[in-house]
Amino acid sequence: MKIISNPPLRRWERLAQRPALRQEKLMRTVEKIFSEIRKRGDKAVLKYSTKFDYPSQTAFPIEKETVEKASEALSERLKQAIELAKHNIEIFHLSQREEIRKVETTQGVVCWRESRPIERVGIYIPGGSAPLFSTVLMLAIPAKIAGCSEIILCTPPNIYGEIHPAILYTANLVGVNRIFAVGGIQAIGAMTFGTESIPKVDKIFGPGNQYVMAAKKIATLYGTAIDMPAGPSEVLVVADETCNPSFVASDLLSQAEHGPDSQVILLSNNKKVVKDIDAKLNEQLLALPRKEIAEEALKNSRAIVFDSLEECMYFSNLYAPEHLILAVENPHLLARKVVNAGSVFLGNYSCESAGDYASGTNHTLPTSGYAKAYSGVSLDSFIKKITFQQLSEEGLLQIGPAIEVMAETEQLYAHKNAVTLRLGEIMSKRLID
Ligand code: HSO
Ligand code: ZN
Repeated sequence: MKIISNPPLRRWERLAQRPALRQEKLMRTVEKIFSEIRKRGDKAVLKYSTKFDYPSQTAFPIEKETVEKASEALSERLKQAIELAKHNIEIFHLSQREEIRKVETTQGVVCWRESRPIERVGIYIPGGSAPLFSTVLMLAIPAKIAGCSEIILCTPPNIYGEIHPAILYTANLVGVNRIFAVGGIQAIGAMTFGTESIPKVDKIFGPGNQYVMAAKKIATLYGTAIDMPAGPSEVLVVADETCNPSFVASDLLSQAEHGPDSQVILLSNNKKVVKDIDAKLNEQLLALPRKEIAEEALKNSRAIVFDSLEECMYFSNLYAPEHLILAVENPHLLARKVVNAGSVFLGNYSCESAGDYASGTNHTLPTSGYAKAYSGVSLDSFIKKITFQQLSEEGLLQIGPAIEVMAETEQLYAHKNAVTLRLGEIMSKRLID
């Protein structure tokens, strides 16, 4: 890893930048495929799916029997692990439900919010070398708790038309309604417009390559919401002399193995610690099956030595990492200084893998600095919070005159009238009584 010592403040902004992505060409490709899907539905989706994924494909829906059979391909050990993760993710997301709180803002004026589920949601799960069935848990469990009535899942088939059994098994276990063997831009396009066999959804969730990401962005232009704008996965570790260098090295590599464009950052107030971690990292790297991918990612990565842990936190907030690991003596003290981060892991035993799979928190998190303004996926991502209000006669008498003068100033006389007419009716009723 490249090691940088005490960079001057003017360099910090540059050091906190992610590698730039060129988007224009991607966007044009997406627009072209989207317009075909809009006009020709399944036929267009099939054209791209047979071209990029499964050459003999004729249909997208995965039969119920195929889904049920997937269970046979998985070990008991894996099924029990999925059960444990499911349990913890359910407990954490159930705790995010909110009580309805009615507030009387002025006497006779009562306001409150109620949650209603987003009706139709689409989950995208990438195919390729790492079948991310854990992401099925992270997205379908909160969707179920929220009460979404239709949860569909799209994932690309391999060249034989197959989908990894762990994805099918998990989707079935957590109550996904329908699974479609379709991936890439064509999957996002199908869920945006709806086709003869794939339903249109209200919101699309899930990770993907840069084509999928670009397609999700374009989907929003056609009125389909997305979980968040996302880029390659990343981790930032702040480590002091109390860290375990092997542990930290494994955390950095666990993010680096995701993809060649992943980024990992190590910050410390101690140069020897950084050197020890780097040595462990090079050692562990050799034994990884995804060594080449991790090596590529490490080229985008760096270790920076600062004078103090305060400076490390200042830089971390500037970078706004998706995952932040605080491998320091007093992680709670440092945690108070966190302003921008997707998810924070405190102390030597809180590895990112815990949050990736089984502790209960969601692993769909804001990347590329979006943690400055976005939260990760939670129960809230699957609901709308609708405001309600009820005014009594007394309530309108109280705030009506204020509304009248405000509406008059904005020159919106129908608004004013809506109040004046009611106030008139209330007053005349009271005179008669
Ligand atoms: N670190 C990824 C999630 C993941 N890791 C899935 C393993 N499987 C993004 O938070
Ligand atoms: Zn991960």
